[in-house]
Amino acid sequence: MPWGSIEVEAKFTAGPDTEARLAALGAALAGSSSFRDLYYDTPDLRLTRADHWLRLRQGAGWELKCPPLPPGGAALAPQPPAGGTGGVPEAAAQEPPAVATTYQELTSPRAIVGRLCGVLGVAPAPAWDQVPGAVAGLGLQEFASFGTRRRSYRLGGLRVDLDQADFGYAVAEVEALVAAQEEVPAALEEVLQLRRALGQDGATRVPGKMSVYLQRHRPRHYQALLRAGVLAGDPEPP
Ligand code: V4E
Repeated sequence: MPWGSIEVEAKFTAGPDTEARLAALGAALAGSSSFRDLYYDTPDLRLTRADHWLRLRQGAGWELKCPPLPPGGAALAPQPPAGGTGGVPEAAAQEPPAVATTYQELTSPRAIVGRLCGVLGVAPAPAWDQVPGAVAGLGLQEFASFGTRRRSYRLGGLRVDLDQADFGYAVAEVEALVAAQEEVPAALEEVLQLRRALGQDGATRVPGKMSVYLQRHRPRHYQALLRAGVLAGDPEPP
């Protein structure tokens, strides 16, 4: 998969019985980890307003989460907002935001820099063969930094992450990784089925760490993403 895998994921709120439910369903603890994420954008927020999330995950490296390209894949021009659904802009205009998201996760420096340049409408420079060079050349600045403690479970092809962020927010997610857009609908069904089995009702959207971080620590950035239709403005779960 030269352009990275597609992640289909749905957040939920874990309760005191979530790990027991996972065990009862046959899930296996895959591991625990701690990491820090540093997120980057232009000073005028052109990446995140286009639903592109560039981060340095310490210990893992550079990653870009962005809406999957349509089949054919060459459209790297600036994109309309994704309505918080990870690349389903036309649906977002009429329907409530979905509880699940679909993003491509790019990890190869070439793919990351190519996509960043496409969104920002600039030609890549030769010195940008590694992400830090492009970050400097494009004038990207850190806008968020937080740590996460994570416990991960595996159940069949699904993964469940139970996250505790260091700014005092806990959130969980069910995730499937697929290789192609055609595999997304079936993965989505599996993800939502497990989310229900873990006790989360089908309609409740649960905000991710970034949404809550921005709301608390970067309110102007948060408001800009609400206006752009990239974040949905969900209240934090009780
Ligand atoms: C905010 C955001 C993105 C960056 C953070 O991605 P997220 O999956 O929330 O973080 P994390 O640490 O769980 O990443 P993982 O380890 O699973 O790769 S990517 C997309 N968004 C926007 C977004 C949205 N609009 N709605 C929801 C529910 N989540 C994220």
